[in-house]
Amino acid sequence: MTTRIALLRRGILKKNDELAAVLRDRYSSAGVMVLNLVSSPGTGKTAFLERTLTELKSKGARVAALVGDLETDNDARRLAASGAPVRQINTHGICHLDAEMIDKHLEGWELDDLDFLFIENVGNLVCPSSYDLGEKMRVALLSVTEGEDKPLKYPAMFNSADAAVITKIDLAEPCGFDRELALNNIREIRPGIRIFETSAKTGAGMREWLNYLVVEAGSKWVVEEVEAQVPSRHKPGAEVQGQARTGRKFETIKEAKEFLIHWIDAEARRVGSPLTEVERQMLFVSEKGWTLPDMAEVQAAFYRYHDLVEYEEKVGKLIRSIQASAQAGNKDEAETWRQAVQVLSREDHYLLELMKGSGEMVRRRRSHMLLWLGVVLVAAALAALAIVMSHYFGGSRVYAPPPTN
Ligand SMILES: Nc1nc2c(ncn2[C@@H]2O[C@H](COP(=O)(O)OP(=O)(O)O)[C@@H](O)[C@H]2O)c(=O)[nH]1
Ligand SMILES: [Mg+2]
Repeated sequence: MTTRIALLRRGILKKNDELAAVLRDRYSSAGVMVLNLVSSPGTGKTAFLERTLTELKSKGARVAALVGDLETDNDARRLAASGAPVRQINTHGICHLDAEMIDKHLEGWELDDLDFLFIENVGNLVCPSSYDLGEKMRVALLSVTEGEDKPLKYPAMFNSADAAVITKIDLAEPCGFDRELALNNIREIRPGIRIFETSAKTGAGMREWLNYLVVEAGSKWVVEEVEAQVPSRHKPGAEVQGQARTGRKFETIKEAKEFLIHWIDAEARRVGSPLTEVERQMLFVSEKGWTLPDMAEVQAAFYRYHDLVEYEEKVGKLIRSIQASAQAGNKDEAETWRQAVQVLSREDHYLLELMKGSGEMVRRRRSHMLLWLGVVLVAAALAALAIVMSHYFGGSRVYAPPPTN
């Protein structure tokens, strides 16, 4: 690339980023979750979206889609069958969508009236990765028919994604798809990324994907929907994601830990501040005890995007809230919680630290910080005093030349 072309390209990208930032603000103030789907042609973006739009719509979500294509409007017609508003963007030879195209095609749409806006990008594994569309989430798709090495060959596409979807898993066996290799390759490029394995044909993996969207969106509609699926704590025989909260016996530490985390996760949704997937997985941290297999990746992803103090405060608050209402309400629930904690206490777990006085740790860390701040201030004051004293009382030290005869 000549210098001139490189400069022109940088200018175009800068202009795009500025408009994308404006769009991001618009999406955020309208409360619409925007997703940008990227992949090579034929991966199954349209098929995956058709199913996503239809299922979200059937739950009452307000969804819409913009779909990019070089020339045809075939995809828009397919997506419109879901009943959602859809607009086609023809790029006429350009290999990606950009923020200006999105801005132009949003004209006349009330973003306030939407919960989700999906953007199907032009099928290409290179160009779309450089163009921010102001989306909240970029989703990179890879089909089992494309070869497991694609993430390694097109790292920018997977590295810039927030989630990855493996499509057409109904074809995995006949294609000799090496699942472990594909997962490892994706994670090598983007450690800690959430990966979904789906089939638009059979519907496999779609529930997990939709639940993830629901939690990530965190909109009012979403919270109500999730709450409807999670029965109230005080109903007799209440369950959290299939786990009864009373009369449980915990045979293993894993069982107790999963139970407690399910409860905290459900409480987060109940109070309208759902945990992201990485926040939920962080609750599994343990140095020596039972934990998730890819904990190192989870922690790396967590530290990239989260603030530990804020996270511990959030979880501490949830634990306090659970303990307070279990104490005040159903005694059997309080007892089940206590037993799970007791079983977990056989090993060292981060979750136990979070529970110790729930929030005490955060306060302790704060007071350590204040102590250090105090030490630094006192040291600085003493240093300043020493300089002043030496200036007024010490005089300047003169290194006289050795006497000469
Ligand atoms: N067997 C199978 N075929 C699929 C699946 N998803 C998409 N396809 C097929 O793959 C081809 C490309 O799909 P399409 O959605 O147009 O891909 P796009 O170019 O990424 O939008 C079409 O023939 C689809 O019917 C799937 O989950 N299973
Ligand atoms: Mg398509």
